[in-house]
Amino acid sequence: RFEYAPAPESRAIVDIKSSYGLFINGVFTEATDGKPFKTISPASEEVLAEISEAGEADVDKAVKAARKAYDKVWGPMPGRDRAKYLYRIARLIQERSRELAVLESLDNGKPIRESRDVDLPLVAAHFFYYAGWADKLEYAGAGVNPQPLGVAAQIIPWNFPLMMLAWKIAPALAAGNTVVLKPAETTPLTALAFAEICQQADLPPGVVNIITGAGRTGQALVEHEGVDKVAFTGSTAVGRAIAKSVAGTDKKVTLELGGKAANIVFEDAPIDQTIEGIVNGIFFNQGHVCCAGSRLLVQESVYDEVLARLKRRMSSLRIGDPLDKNTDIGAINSAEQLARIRELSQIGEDEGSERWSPECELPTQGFWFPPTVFTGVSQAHRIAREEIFGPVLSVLTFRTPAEAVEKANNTPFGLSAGVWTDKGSRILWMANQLRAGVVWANTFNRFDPTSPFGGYKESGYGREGGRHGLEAYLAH
Ligand code: TXE
Repeated sequence: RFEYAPAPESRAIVDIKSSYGLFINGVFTEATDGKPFKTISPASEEVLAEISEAGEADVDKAVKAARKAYDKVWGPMPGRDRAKYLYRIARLIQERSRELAVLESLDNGKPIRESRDVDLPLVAAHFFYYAGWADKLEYAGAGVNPQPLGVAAQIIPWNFPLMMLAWKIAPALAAGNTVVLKPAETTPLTALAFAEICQQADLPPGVVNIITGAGRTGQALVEHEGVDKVAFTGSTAVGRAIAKSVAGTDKKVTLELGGKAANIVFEDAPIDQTIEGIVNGIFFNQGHVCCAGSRLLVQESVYDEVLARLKRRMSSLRIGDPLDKNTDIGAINSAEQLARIRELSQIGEDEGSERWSPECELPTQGFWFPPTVFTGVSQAHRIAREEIFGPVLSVLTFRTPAEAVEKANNTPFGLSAGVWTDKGSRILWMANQLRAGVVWANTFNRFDPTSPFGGYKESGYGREGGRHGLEAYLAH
């Protein structure tokens, strides 16, 4: 039986202040016109800290600080010197990674095993990778150097708070831009810890500004006329609103929005590896993953075997305390997200699909949802079309590779896809047919700072990661 008891030795290594100001021009300052709000642990509903809300005047202050730092310090600085700061930040992240992992799991609800072994190493790797680019964008004495864009407004979601921050800040700084970043309202703590790291690294004031708040703050930031570039990761609805609000201005935009990825299993797939891949594809990070393999397409001939083994594996997943290193599935990030998952799951049942979850007793405190699989799903069903963003898998079947491609591409999104097969030629053929920014073969949810990530269709535009990720912050 589950009882919420955070492992004391883990909790003890983080020092959470009772309240936080905004990080503007290198210092924490009080908000001038916003109303403070609370950030809670979604596993226990315990209040972790009081967070400042940045109003329009604060947004203005942050953008002006970023502009000044860009004009006077960061823009003119040689790339090799910018690189030194980025390497320093990367090393500080590594040094503080245990503490940052605990903070992330507390504020977000994700299992410590994931924040410790996946999020934090990737965050540091991202800064190391882009530090390496900073001095390689200039050609001494020859040709025209690519120029930074200026001040970047960056808005990130709550599913990978520190990783999304790294994806946004590292390439922007390497390319010579300065930034104002707004973390999501439910997960501000690691971004604020990152602000302390900027201080520790002696980063010049104003190069990174972190302002907290919800949609209103984000909107004021996007609309500020001192902003040259907007980078957003979040819902398709807000992404559309941002694209509209910057239309007709000179602001550059990149959007990374939702997904409904097909994870496609052929009859010749290596079965053990495939089951692990399906589980990782949809239950990693409670399914709060834009590229989650939320539509499982199984070849009819192996459907019964795959389903039976998948259910057996799901029965052994441990759901509970995010700070327990044996936990596989943590808490749902917020009451709102839990309501969304519940609503779409109910719609799945009402549409006639069969719902299954292993027997598990969920805690009464906090926000929880069991690992769930829907079978008998048709392509027209809402659970096959809409992003649920939770631990909920919809299963469909196919007979031929062509049918698999047709079903996989039958979605308004186009972020990622997975293919499981023993045939190399089929992988290459499928990768060319699938309208998805990332196609994984015999693996899923694998990330690397050197690889570009981004979508087609309603999943947005622009790429993050790799050389492509730098392009999004350069003018030519
Ligand atoms: O997203 P929002 P929410 C999807 C997922 C989820 C749904 C809703 O399906 O269930 O979106 O999540 C800021 N101008 N994804 O409501 O609102 C907000 O403060 C500027 C997929 O949390 O888009 C936060 O910092 N900014 C996704 C960020 O936008 C605004 C990850 C994202 O929040 C704003 C998250 C506005 N008008 C959700 N309104 C992915 N692609 O990974 C809000 N924000």
